[in-house]
Amino acid sequence: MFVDEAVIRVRAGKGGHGCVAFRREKYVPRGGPAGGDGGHGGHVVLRSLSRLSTLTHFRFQPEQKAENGRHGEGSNKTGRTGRNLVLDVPPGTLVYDESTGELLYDFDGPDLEFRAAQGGRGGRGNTHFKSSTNRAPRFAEEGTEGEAMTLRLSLKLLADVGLVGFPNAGKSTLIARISAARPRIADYPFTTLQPNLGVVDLGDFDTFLVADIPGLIEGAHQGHGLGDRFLRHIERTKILVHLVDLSDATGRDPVRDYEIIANELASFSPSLAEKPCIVAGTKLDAMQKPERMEALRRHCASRQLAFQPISSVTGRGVDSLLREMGQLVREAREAELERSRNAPALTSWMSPDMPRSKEAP
Ligand SMILES: Nc1nc2c(ncn2[C@@H]2O[C@H](COP(=O)(O)OP(=O)(O)OP(=O)(O)O)[C@@H](O)[C@H]2O)c(=O)[nH]1
Ligand SMILES: [Mg+2]
Repeated sequence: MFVDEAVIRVRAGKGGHGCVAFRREKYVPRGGPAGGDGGHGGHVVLRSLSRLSTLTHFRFQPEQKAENGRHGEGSNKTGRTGRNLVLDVPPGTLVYDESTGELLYDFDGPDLEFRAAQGGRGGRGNTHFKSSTNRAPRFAEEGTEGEAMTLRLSLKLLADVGLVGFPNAGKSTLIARISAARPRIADYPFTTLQPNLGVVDLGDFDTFLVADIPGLIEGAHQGHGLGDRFLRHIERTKILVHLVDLSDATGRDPVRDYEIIANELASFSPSLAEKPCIVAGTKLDAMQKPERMEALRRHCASRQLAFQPISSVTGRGVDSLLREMGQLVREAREAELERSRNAPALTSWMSPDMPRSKEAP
């Protein structure tokens, strides 16, 4: 089961209490205070791991608690610090404070950490309270409570390329062909009920991540079919590949199919409609009427969209499609880098024509 929303309660560990104790040794009368400090409570830490792609593992564990710090002991022994509780989330997870709705953290990559709840402080033992006027203090501090809060985790998968199209258009077959992903493939609509991720390796350390999402139909933005609930998982992709079935088996017109899905994307969010997009005509091997393909090719040309006919069964056209995908992903990455280089350089005290320190070389 694919879960992309989870509400969890996290509680950091309590700090251990400080200890009241006195040194007791032979030949050392009134040895003075010797109460150790309490250990600090463990934190609750969230961490993004690239091998995860769902929040399913939180479904049956809505309560998460880090270990308490141990109390201090005599002979100035400090209590052990509570172990941190580390919760793994998939990259793309957004963390909200459930009570205020505030966005606390965006895991916009793998191997990031966010401290969601701070452990309580250990109390100081009575050794700390010794003074010239009170050489035998009979008190120590208590440890403080760990932070507790309710978090809402919301996943928006992070992939470079999103595959969209009608159910049965051949999205899962394509991702299975170009990556190690092995999604279910079958000759009926809505085979895919949850997003699949696959890594495409173009060699020379040039890789990108592709997301295959459930098929869309007309009216998806009004909840038809599986609706648009999976579209958010391609909101953060750099480019889209729009698959249109060219075979005659659909009984539909490819140009109309393209327009219907393009409309659904635009109704969901303008940002989706503006993403660089490649139109892939699928099932080339099963196409009987080339006019259907030519009509779609002309339609794309008039909209300045790249068009690539493919067959995921014979492999025809797939390499060209991959090169095109790789090229657009690289361009999008470079544009992103350029934006991040330029964005922070201009601060309020600078005028726009002052030289900027972070100018691109
Ligand atoms: N002949 C031929 N059949 C294909 C090709 N690509 C996919 N198919 C077939 O089309 C059917 C649907 O393929 P899927 O990959 O499951 O389609 P999908 O777009 O993922 O469908 P949903 O998950 O329902 O949205 C399967 O029976 C595939 O074997 C192709 O290039 N040629
Ligand atoms: Mg599928």
